[in-house]
Amino acid sequence: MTKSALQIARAAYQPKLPKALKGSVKVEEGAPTQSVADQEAIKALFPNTYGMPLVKFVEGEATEYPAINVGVILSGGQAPGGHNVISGLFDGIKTLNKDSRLYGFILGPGGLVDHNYKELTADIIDEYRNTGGFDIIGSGRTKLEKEEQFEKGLEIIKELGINALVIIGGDDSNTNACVLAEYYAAKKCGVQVIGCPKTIDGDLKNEMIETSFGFDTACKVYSEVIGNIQRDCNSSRKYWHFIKLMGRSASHIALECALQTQPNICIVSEEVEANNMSLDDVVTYIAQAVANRAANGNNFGTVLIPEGLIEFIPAMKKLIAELNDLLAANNEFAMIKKSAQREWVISKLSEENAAIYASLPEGVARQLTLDRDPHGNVQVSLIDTEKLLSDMVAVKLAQWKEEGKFVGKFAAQHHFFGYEGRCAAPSNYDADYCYALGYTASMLIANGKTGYMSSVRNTTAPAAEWIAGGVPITMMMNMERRHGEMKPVIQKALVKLDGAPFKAFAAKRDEWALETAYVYPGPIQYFGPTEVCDQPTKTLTLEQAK
Ligand code: FBP
Repeated sequence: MTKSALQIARAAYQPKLPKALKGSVKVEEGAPTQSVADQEAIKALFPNTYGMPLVKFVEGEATEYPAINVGVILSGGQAPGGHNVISGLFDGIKTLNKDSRLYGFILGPGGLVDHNYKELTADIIDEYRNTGGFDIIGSGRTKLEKEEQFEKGLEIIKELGINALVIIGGDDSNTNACVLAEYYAAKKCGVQVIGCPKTIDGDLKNEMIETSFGFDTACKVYSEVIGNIQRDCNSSRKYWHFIKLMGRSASHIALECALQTQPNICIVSEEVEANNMSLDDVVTYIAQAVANRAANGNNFGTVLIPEGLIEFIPAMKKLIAELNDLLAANNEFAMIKKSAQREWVISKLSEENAAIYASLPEGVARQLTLDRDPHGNVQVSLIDTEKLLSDMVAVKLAQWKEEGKFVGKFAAQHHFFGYEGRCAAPSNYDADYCYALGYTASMLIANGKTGYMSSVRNTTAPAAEWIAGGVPITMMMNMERRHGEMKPVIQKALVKLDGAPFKAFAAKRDEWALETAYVYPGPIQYFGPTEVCDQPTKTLTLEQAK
């Protein structure tokens, strides 16, 4: 396989570890924990894995550990650094005992159920250290939730003598990891399950999980390209660029990119919801900024749009919730002729939602009824919000032109950044963070833990000072409606409007809207001065600032 010069040089990078993990470790246990909400319901569903203490690793005496066999699964969307979680896990279990073995299940949780696996040996691991992607074993979105799946998994687990599974995934996959941990604990199968916080979306975070891995690298890649677009539009001065950014429901990616690049406009879905804004309000807000810049002779600009925006416009949210229940209860929807689907939906919806649905452009209406992902989420990445908004802004500006309220020109370009950043070579931050998460997972296994998520904190400090440990997954759970039923799930972390990152943005956005205050971050640097190579995200820096 031909490798790029960067790949060859980067293979030699040795990720940093917290000081406590560098030698022998011992566990320090904290007080029992509680779920973030719905304590009684969660406790009843997880009698064996509820209430466990927080765990922290500190330097300890040399201990002998038996060899262990571990299975690893990559679940859901790709995120930079996944290979380093696996290499950290591999190095961890080999340090514990050189005869330990690691098995990778192929193409996500489905690999466990279908008994599709490969042993990950040192030569394979070495090929993937510090690289982006999940291609070492592939990823998938199969939802592990049924008893038959757990039992099928158990067959291969027993056959391979696996003591523990590590599931690297987002909030939904870690919820399933916890359900699996509970099932195996209840059955006393002797199989531990550990989760690792992955997702570029940045929405799997809380007091104990500072950030999900991949967010850092993905945001840096998008910010590089946004910066390039801003330089382009400041050079030709003739386009407004509507840039949609991945991130599912939460606007963390859009907000972080705004902090890095200082665009003219960044919409934050959580604010749209809090202010009960309608689609027309959002369009008017953008159109006004366009008109204001035009009045100064600036017929160009950038607008960042989080991909989940549509779901946060309160009226649209109600519509989507009713659509979710409607589609979940009517499997025959897929059989209806495409040309008749819109009318069918309108006939089944409540009057209020039917009116909104009927007012949407054909394409967007259809996108809202496309298949949900296996976790019941609308696939927001398939909705062309950037086009919807720019079309509506154009209509409004044309109207304002007639009324003499708009004096400029408006031409739009559209972009959607998501897949471009998910498999980038991990930044130093993600390379180190992921390696530490994987290594920590091995220590949780060695110490008999199950139903825990690997946690590495204090990551804005130098890596030696990072704090490694584990958080009971039940601690992060609450009950939410999914597929028309109440289910235990890890609470999604949305952008907090009283949080430091949003406040920093809100303090500057009016200035950025009118002036051309663009910042051009440039590409991620892997070699060079620390202030260029090792900066964490602005979000994390602001959140952790004491
Ligand atoms: P995860 O939550 O699984 O990490 O997915 C992240 C993500 O990139 C979202 O931002 C995006 O909406 C979705 O995956 C796209 O999914 P797919 O890869 O299936 O197209």
